[in-house]
Amino acid sequence: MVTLTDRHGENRDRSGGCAEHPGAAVRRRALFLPFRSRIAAFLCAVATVLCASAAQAEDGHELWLRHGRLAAGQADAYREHASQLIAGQGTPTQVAARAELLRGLSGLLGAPPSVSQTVTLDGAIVVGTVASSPLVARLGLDLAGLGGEGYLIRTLAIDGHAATVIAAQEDIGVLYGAFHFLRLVQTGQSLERLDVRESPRLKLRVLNHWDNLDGHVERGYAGASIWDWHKLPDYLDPRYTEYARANASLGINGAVLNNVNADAHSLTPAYLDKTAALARVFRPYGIRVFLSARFSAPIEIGGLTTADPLDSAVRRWWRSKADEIYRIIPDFGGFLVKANSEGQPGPQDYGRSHAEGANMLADALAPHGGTVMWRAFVYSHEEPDDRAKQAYTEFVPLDGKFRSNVLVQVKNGAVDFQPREPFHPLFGAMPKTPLMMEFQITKEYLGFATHLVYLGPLYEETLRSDTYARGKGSTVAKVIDGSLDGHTLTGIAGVANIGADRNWSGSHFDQANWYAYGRMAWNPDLPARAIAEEWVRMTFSNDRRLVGPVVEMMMGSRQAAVDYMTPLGLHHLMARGHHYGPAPWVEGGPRADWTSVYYHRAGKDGIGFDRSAHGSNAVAQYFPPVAREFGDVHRVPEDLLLWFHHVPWDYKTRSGRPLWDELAYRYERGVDYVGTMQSTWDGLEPYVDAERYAQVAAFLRIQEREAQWWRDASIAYFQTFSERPLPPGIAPSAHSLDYYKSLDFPYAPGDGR
Ligand code: GCV
Repeated sequence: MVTLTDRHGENRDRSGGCAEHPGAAVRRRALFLPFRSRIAAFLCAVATVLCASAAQAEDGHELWLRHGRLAAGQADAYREHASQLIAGQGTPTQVAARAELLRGLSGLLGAPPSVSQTVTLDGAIVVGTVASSPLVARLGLDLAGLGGEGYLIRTLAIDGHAATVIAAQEDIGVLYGAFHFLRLVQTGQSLERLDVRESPRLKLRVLNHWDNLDGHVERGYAGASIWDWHKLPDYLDPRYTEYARANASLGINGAVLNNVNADAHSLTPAYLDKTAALARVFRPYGIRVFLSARFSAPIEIGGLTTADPLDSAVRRWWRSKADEIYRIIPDFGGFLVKANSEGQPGPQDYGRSHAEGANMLADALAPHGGTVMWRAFVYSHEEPDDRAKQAYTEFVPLDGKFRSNVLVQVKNGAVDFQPREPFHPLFGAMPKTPLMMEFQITKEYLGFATHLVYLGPLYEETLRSDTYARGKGSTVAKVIDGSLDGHTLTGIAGVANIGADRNWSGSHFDQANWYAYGRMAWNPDLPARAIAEEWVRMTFSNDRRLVGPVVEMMMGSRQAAVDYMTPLGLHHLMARGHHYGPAPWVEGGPRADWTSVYYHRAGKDGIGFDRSAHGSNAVAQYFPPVAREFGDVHRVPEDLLLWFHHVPWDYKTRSGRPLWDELAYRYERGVDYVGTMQSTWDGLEPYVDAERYAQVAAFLRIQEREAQWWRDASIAYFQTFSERPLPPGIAPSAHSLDYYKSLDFPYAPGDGR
């Protein structure tokens, strides 16, 4: 058992003498205990989780909350600012904040600060809200404008001693501030003259888990679901608390627990009890639970014959379901809905609109303060038009028709989480409706868990895209943070890459994508590079011999994946179903827009999907300055060339090379980049622990092989259309096209079921 030394110099058991394991017994007992005892039980649970994680090997389980011991000189310097901790323990969230500071500082500095009620030493840390801490109250801090989740961290003098205060209006702000303070230490920042004021720019910052009730995670590459529905609600895996800590450290404040391809059973009383148990674990960390709601649930579990949103029995059913949920989960967040998309039921089954469907659920949730997140990822069964146009076509006419507690959740691009897509034309096009962003953190189309692809630049590229909706500067970030059109209900969702693997995300570097999502959800203007650096420092070390090269490697990794998979605006060329590996030859089957040939349109005359005014005219869905740029083959960013234009194989690209040569060159460049990442990583062996070093090295070898496969298969295929030789210096594919076509991977992970 790890021990702490308290201010009296006594060694004490970190768990405060509670039973070995928090588990079911503590939880069950906690339900019947008075408030103070419940807090004690919660403290036991937190402490036990912290003890357990402190003892782990370098298997990545601790994520960025690693808090490894700093070098002696550095630790001494920080100790001057962390000698004493004055923090309340009146609520579970306060307990969590205090526990995090003790654990983090103890790990980083080699010993925890002493715990006190008053400031008696230089270097004290005073933590709390005005309501909970008389000490904070008498400092007269200006906390107005921080909002419920904001915080300030300031250096000041208290009772003649130099101190740092971490203060907020609400407990959750204090917890976020505590994590921020630890991040400063972990990343080697100065603690002199601190004057930090932070508030989240977006209200709902949620993870969408595509986790099925049977434990399979759709598009998950990190093992099974972390939710053990079978053992819930009686057994609370300590992982649930670790999950909550990790998310709270980023400011993520919501979790949709089940797949958007939803199972109505998640709304039955038995499953709601399980959800309520998770909600209790997450609550101290500011995380509200949401559920994906199956639109046809009134039929499947309610015994009704219809799910028509205008039917009074259906409406009553949802109202009473909402009442039932809020009785056991008073802070339930609301519903996420995928309707009339990819076979899911929805209001259109009854001739009703998306707005009518969303509003019915919104009306059921409204009395309780819940929100509906209604997805705009829809495309018609009839395939009448370019799939990239369909969400816009269906949703723009509904602008202004949604209730005030509905957010329309829009994927970053109009097709489907491709390695590169232009921003979705809906952003900026529905000014009367709050739109929330949906990013994919799990790498369905970006090499699953084994490819090192840092998604920060993808998120940044989208958020900074200018929609021109209200003239220059109308960025996607301003659409979703509500500032462009004056919305106060705002949000962002990330499709989680979390599973039961020890390292949570299936690979060490995929943790960076969870991290980057969370940091940008808090502040969409944070630069991807700065986030990468922060993550590397927290996850690996502050050694500059490691930090610089790893950040460089990460920053170019997304472009590399685009290059070796889908260069120049190509898209959706992955194998059918599981999406593992190249298959630009996919054609036929149930729908044209589930094939690769639909998207690349390669022929003897050239390649690319003509979405200009001569083609599907998808460009017209963008505001005029953007439409003009994307619609003009000479002005479109070359990275999107084949997304918007069909061009001949000898089309002269900006490099001066003909298109075919440029395509081949980009495939090659992508593969070369992976080789460069391998050399970089090889040189970092002295600065990384053996366990993580070895896994990353092995995964880079897989990535190198698969990048080559992508390049070779794609070149072999497209050459049958271009009928041109490869440019000088570009080697031919290793195998014949038939060989690549013959490869079959029936059990590739993550496929939907
Ligand atoms: C949850 C893509 C994925 C599906 C996913 C769907 C969606 O089509 O391949 O697995 O389903 O997007 O976002 O709803």
